[in-house]
Parts: sequence; structure tokens; C-alpha cells
Amino acid sequence: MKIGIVMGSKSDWPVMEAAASTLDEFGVEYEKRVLSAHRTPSELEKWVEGARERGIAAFIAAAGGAAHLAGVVAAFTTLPVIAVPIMTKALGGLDSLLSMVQMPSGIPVATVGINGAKNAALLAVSILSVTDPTLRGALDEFRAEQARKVLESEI
Ligand code: RP5
Repeated sequence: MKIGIVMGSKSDWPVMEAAASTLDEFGVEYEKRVLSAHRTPSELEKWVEGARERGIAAFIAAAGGAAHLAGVVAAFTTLPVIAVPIMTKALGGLDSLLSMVQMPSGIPVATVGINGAKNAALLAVSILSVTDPTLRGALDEFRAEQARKVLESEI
């Protein structure tokens, strides 16, 4: 199974490459596309609707400003959708966060923090780990290593 990463603009990539590199670290395959809810709505719909057949198990959708992308992806699929609000110059990303997090009841989107690309990828790995014991083990190891680093911190 793989993950579908989509972002509203190429300008989101400097943030979203952390999602791709985190998936790489876990050996998780992904498709990555620039598709916009506003600028390319028809192409977005086609990409999402064919995703399940292409082996996509969950989406990570990133956008900034009037960040409707993740919600529109969720409107076209019942696969899990994780939203990454991108920090904006005008409003610091609060606009993106609020656009993503307040979904209408019945069309859920799991929103991570502003620029939270890495956590979005970890959540995606966690979803895949429900049916993949290798990924479950890798996540356990990641957490243990993280804890070890905290406990070894010297100040
Ligand atoms: C959103 O508008 C994109 O996701 C991006 O975060 C923001 C600005 O896009 P550009 O004007 O840089 O293409 O759709």
C-alpha cells in the first residue's frame, strides 16, 4: 500500500519534502502531486477517485491560505485524509489551519499542526501499521530511539 501526497502549489514543497523523506525512512511508497482544489479541481477529482485502485491507503494533503484542498480530497474518498496547514506570510498559517480543521460533520479530515509535514507522515505510517507488522515494529523503534535521545539530553 502507498500514500498519496498532494499539495496546492509547488511553493508548498519546501515544507512537504519532510513528509516525503519521513516516508522514505520507513520504506513507505508514495505518489506526490501538485493539484489544487481551486486551480485544477477536475484533475484533483480524477486523481483522488482513481487512488484506491492504484494502491493508495491514505492521503496527506497540504495547502496554505484558503486551504480547502484536504476537505475536497475527503469529499471524493472514504480513505483517511491527513491535512497539513502551510504557514502563510499574511496570517502565519492560522488561516490554513482554520480552513482545514473545521470540517462539516460527516466528512472528517485529521489535521496536524502548521507545517506539520513530518507528523502527517508518521500518522500515515501509523495507519499502514495497523495491517503491517514490519511498520509497527519500525514505529516502535522510532519511538524508543526518540525517547533515548530525550533521556540522553544534557543541559
Ligand atoms: C495554496 O495557496 C497553496 O497550497 C499554497 O500554499 C498557497 C500559495 O500558492 P502559490 O501562490 O505559491 O502558488 O493553494
